[in-house]
Amino acid sequence: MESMLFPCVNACRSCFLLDGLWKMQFDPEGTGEQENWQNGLPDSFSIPVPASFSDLFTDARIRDYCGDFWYERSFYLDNDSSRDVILRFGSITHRAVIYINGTEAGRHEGGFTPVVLNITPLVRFDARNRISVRVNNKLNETSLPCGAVKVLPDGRKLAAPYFDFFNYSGIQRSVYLLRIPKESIIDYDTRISLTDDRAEIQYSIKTSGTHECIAEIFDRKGSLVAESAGREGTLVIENPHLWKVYDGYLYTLVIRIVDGGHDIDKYPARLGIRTIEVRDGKILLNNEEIYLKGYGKHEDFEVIGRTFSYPVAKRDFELMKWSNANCFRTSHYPYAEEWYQMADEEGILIIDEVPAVGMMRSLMNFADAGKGSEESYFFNAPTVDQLQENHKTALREMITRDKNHPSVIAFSIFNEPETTYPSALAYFRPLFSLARELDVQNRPLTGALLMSSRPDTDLTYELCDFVSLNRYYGWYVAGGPELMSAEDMFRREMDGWKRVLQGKPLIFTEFGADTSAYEHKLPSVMWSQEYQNEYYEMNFRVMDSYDFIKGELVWNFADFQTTEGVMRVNGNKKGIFTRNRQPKDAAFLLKKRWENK
Ligand code: CKU
Repeated sequence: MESMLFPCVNACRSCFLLDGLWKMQFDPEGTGEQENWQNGLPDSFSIPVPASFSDLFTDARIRDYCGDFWYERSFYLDNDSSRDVILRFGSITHRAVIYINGTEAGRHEGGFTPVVLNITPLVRFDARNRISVRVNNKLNETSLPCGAVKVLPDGRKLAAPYFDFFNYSGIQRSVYLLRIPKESIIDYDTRISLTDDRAEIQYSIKTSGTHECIAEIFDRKGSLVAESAGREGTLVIENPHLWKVYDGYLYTLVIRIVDGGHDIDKYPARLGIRTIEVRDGKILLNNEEIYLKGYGKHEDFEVIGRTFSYPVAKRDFELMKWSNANCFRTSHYPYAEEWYQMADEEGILIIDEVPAVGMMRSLMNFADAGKGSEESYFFNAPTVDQLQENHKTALREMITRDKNHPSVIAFSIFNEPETTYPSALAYFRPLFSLARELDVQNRPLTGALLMSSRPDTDLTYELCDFVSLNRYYGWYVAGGPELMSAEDMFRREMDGWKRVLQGKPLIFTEFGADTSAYEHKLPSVMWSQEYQNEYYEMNFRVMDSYDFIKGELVWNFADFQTTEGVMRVNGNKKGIFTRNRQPKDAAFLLKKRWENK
């Protein structure tokens, strides 16, 4: 794996954004390679990068296109051949083969983590170079997320997701060209321990060479507050300014490879001083108990689909703070890196989730799962090995990419797989072990459990440091006039969890009700804004009766796009905010509740 460090510019490193208009062409027959498209697209149109392509066009066949498609652009490279040339895509969804000047430079499976290639041997210096990318957005039962391809009678292919969000795809995050020294910093880890007035930061640095390393910490004013020589060591800060909710104080950790007085490489990393752990049934941030309040989100917005957009992300952080939220889950995939950088600055907590969603085969997966149906997914040996391999890769890439963000307080290893058969435990155990091995900070691990994964049926909750539940009492189960029985059923389940968990904390990673921003009704009916409020009031009544519940992330922050179907009205409407980020009535209810929670 090439270094995942985010690009930066200084005396040793430079980077150039390759965002802008690229060429694009669909390849429905998958014959592009035979026809030599890697040496130039024969009949392209122009397309913005980064972007999800689907909602830019007026033709439904383009929006729903499923298969291979190509991107191309050229770039000029100067004559400095002393440094390596790295090409870095924030992500390519869901898989890609990358060519430089017609030759394959690498390939990548998985649509939500960076694709980083050292292209030095393939480039021409002091000349123009061509990048060609063959992307594929099909889903199958070994891809993360899971799904299938449906073939229509006329031969056209459609994505059939086993999950409840639109299968946006393409080059959806920024593309950088990096110039880095031949001997360079590849990765680093930090592990923080706090005593009364002191922070000790154990660090380790991985480089591609053998020269000496130095680590220094600067405060926000730029004063040096700690330094240490060596690839491993301990940095000490007296009276540290801790990283806290809404107070995202960041130090700068400067890592250097040195040769005498000269820097071979230098990387400035942001460092938040905080600890996170689960102890005695509590989630502790800096040794103080914290109750998680906030949202499950999506990367989703009008026109741009899943493209990262600074303005939309900024608006989202403002709305989260306005509603007194302190946390969100990156349901159901790792988000663009800029989200985590912004959360570090804003002091917002993140539960970081791998794209393990749709691991069940029930009809209309998400809806049936919401009602509690189940069907084993993990018994089909030939494909399950490949699925687990892809799951491990996705986990390794997510943790490597995100482990140094103070905002990331937990990793979520799955969303609503089928977990009631022993095969599920056998499948997940090695994934939890791998995550524990990879995360030097030892963050809590969890996974979101579906309705059929109950205290008496679930076989995986013991792997989790805190248990996460997605529950829809009063929506998929006993909705509308049956809300009171939903409450009884909910309480019965919680009594069960109380018995089996024996003090292990539990949070809700989803609960919600579809609500039209235009419907009002007295007395309430399902889909009206009044009902969304009543639904939440009932759910909160139950949650407040159990002290092992340590957090509530509602579903969803905003309305979002899904595949078409009778269950969805131009998307999922469980948002607290509309898709264009204006409040529904429930937003005011949450704001008030979370002010004092
Ligand atoms: C949400 C069992 C429910 C699955 N959960 C997953 C999420 O992706 C869906 O959007 C339910 C829903 O609104 O149905």
